[in-house]
Amino acid sequence: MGFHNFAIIAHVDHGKTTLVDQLLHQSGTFRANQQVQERAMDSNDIERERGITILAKCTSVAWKGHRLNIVDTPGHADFGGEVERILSMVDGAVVLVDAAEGPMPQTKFVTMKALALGLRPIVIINKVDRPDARPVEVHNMVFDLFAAIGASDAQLDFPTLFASSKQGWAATHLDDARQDMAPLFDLIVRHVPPSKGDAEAPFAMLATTLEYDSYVGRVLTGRIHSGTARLNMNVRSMSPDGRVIEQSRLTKLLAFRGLERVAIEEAVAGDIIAIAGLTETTVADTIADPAVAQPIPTIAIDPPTLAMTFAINDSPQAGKEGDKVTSRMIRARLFREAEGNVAIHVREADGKDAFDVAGRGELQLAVLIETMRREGYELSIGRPRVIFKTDPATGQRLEPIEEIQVDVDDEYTGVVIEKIGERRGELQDVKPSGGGKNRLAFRAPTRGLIGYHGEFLTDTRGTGIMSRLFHGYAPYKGPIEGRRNGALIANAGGTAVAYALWYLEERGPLFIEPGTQVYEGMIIGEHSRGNDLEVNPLKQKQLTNIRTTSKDEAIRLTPPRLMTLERAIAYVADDELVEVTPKSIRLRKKLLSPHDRKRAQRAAVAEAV
Ligand SMILES: Nc1nc2c(ncn2[C@@H]2O[C@H](COP(=O)(O)OP(=O)(O)OP(=O)(O)O)[C@@H](O)[C@H]2O)c(=O)[nH]1
Ligand SMILES: [Mg+2]
Repeated sequence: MGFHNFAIIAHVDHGKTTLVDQLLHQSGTFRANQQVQERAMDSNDIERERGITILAKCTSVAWKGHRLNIVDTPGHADFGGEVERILSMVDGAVVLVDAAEGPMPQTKFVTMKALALGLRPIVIINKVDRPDARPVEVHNMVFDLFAAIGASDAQLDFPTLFASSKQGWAATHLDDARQDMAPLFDLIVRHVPPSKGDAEAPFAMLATTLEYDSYVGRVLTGRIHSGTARLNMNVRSMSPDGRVIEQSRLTKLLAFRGLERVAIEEAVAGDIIAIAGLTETTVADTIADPAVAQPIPTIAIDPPTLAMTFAINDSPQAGKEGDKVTSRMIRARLFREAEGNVAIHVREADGKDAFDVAGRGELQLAVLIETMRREGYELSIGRPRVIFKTDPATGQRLEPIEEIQVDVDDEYTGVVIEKIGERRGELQDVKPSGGGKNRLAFRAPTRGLIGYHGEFLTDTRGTGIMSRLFHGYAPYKGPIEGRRNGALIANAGGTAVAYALWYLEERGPLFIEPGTQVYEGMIIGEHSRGNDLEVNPLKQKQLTNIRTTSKDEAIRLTPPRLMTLERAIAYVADDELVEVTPKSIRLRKKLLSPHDRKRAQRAAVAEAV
């Protein structure tokens, strides 16, 4: 029996995980009465809450005597580091494109990666059921995209299906009967070449993903490159440069079967399996029979472009809500993350008890922070900053540039062009995209876009869609003016009261509610002017009679602008921090005492002179 290994790739939300649901159901993988959640492959909590795939995952189904190994990949650009690596373990790719949205920046990115690896993708025009679907037009756009990014003749001759992964059908022609996924299953078997691998050669496999399992420890997933993996066999692992990492035994072999993993005794070249038994080996390492001397080549991953400093929480409220607070614990957790997640880099920062964590974008780093706070960590996080480089030839300073695509109603087009322009973005193209909308294309420095998304949503009344994609490094575009107002800073610690907040409301929008524990130096709101202002959120009404508290409660406050993690990260200035605990997100000044802040300011002014 052959293995047909393929990955499903697309822009975010185009329906990959929903398609996998259908492939699982329609291949008879589930028992008749089995309860299965929607988007079953999005199994971790944050994936389910956000409705996006964060980690690539494998599954496997049988179809007419063939085994199809399927890899569901994340579509969000921040998690693109996964996709490049995943594609090296498959022989086919299904490129999904939303029949209304058409090809989007991440469609282009993942398709380029697939084409570069020599894969011949299958194209699915998905969501044909959408009332605004324009499948024929989108099909032509996909063809143009393939041509524009240098597809070979064979790749350009891609087979296409029209589908609705939600309704559970795929069809060769738009007027074919819309029955089931059989046309897709059959096409995969015909079009995705069976995974080859020299069955006679000694066992070798490239580790492609890493997870930790509480029972078996490290679990490494990859495709068997050659030979046969047998339970309890001796193996040796090598890093990509050929250095031997460890000698060990395969204590567990796991095959993917639907949503489960089943223990197996052996697996042959071409199959995708998970193994346990190694303690040091990680992603991109080769695991092989000790007779194998050369590691399997692996692909280089694009470097991170954005970094944040993760430090211990040293606020007056530190250690009250989390149980993992020491720099030793934070250090161990971050280095463990970087090991399995190749798109994340970690190094000790200059300051004490702090680490620079670099990744692909704000969302990727926010997800890491969110995961850590759920595990009980407390952290303080600095403002995100881009990673600059120096041009080796000219000595010029380079910064990351992104391609931005915006779909927006006509009436908001002006404000978007203006705002991105202020951030030194250059408009490349404006096209009407139907229904009174325009599609705008920009190139803009990542630096200017940090924190812009919230403003974009406000400016477009929540109707705009923006997607961003790393384009490359280019010469520094010059200063971009920060345009945030000053902060309202608590001048003492204690419990905030409604009476005081009511007075502060006229200074600007508040971030806290009455009853919030505050400390000196904590940011409790935004000043309506440019400068920071120290305020007292604790001040009680003068007690002239006994029943003042009930009056106090009767004060009607404007609902505060409570900070989510992502909002907070996008909001903080260079001299501020986000305090993260399992229960709270607080904003604070780095220097809590007004005295220290004044001194730092004076020093900065002196230095500038
Ligand atoms: N109308 C319609 N909606 C669909 C279809 N397929 C998926 N959706 C919806 O589109 C949304 C995103 O679906 P997912 O399957 O999570 O998309 P994805 O490509 O896996 O998203 P990421 O993994 O985050 O990149 C969900 O709300 C789905 O219900 C379809 O064929 N038609
Ligand atoms: Mg998904």
